Amino acid sequence: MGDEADAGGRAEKLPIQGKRNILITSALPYVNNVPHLGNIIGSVLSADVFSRYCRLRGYNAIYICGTDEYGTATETKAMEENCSPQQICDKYHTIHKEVYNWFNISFDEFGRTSTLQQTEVCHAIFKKLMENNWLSENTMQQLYCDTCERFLADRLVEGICPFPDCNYDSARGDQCENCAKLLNPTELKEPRCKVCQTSPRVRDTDHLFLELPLLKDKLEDYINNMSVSGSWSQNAIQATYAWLKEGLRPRCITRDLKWGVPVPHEKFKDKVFYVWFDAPIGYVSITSCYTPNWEKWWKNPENVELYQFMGKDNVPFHTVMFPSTLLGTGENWTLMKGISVTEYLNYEAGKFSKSKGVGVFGNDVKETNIPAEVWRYYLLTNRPED
Ligand code: B3M
Ligand code: ZN
Repeated sequence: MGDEADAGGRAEKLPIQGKRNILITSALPYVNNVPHLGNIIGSVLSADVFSRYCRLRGYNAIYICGTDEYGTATETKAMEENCSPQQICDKYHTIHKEVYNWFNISFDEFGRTSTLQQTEVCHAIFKKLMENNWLSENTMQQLYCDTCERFLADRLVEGICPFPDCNYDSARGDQCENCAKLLNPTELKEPRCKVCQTSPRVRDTDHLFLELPLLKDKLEDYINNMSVSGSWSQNAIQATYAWLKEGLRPRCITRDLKWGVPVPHEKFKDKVFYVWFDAPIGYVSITSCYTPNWEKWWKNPENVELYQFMGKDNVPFHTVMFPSTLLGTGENWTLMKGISVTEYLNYEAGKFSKSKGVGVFGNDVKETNIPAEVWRYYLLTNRPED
């Protein structure tokens, strides 16, 4: 783990000319819950095995991860536990760190997104996007709950999935868990507030949008080339092209919340960035906590290969949204080359679910007295792949 290692005086690894330099990330777990076995195999453990393999092969590899701390999920959890979002993050960040430590996950840095570094990197990227005119302003109709007296974040609205071939009855406002398509909450049929079950009403609010349609050519070039040279898996390719086929729409990158990266823009100064805008930037800011020379990893596509591990529902954010954000800066970023995607791990007959409390969680595993090696082996041989 980063900070202990630094205290021990270990020098940070930087890309070396003439070597294979491999930057490895696993999806940043949301901080608001204890990780379960599905999360562990879904990203951190798979990336750990790949990192160990790379190091054994003599490649120059670093493995970066950390907790994803901003957004509604944290605000809601703080409400439930009667404390501040910061307290929730501190508490659960420690829990995550302990669980992964127990599993012997060999991170070079395990950080978090609620840092000053995160704000700095987000602001720098945002300013470039502004300068390059890839952002637009628009008034959005957003669901407002009169009972809770607030705009409902996407994840706090549930309803029927609007895609006729799906029709799942508990689709979340940001994404349908059943068909994995991304949604806008106002598209849900029969929406309801997740906190109080009231049906919310539509209200106007101004936001900033990333103009994906204008970035289309750059993005498609990237996807067409990298999916071949990086040998993307079928499930990654499918999820990506499904998104492109539906047509790229401008995506809203701001939210009416308090717990997030503040938007450095006079008109939007009371808003924060959407958590899916800032979360992937977390990979960069956590690397900047690992080394002040982070740009040698992240702005060095000629010498660095980026490999990213994640669960299936995270794919479009990594193949479409994050590359668009980076391409939009006009800077020379290291874009994802390899992607490893896991399906959902099933628990007995059904799905693991943090929110429903179904499954085996990181802290239960410790108490079984079965060694970590056995759990690692079991999970890896049962890794849910397509
Ligand atoms: N926190 C979703 C998840 O934990 C999200 C991943 C962010 S990756 C930058 O599945
Ligand atoms: Zn409500």
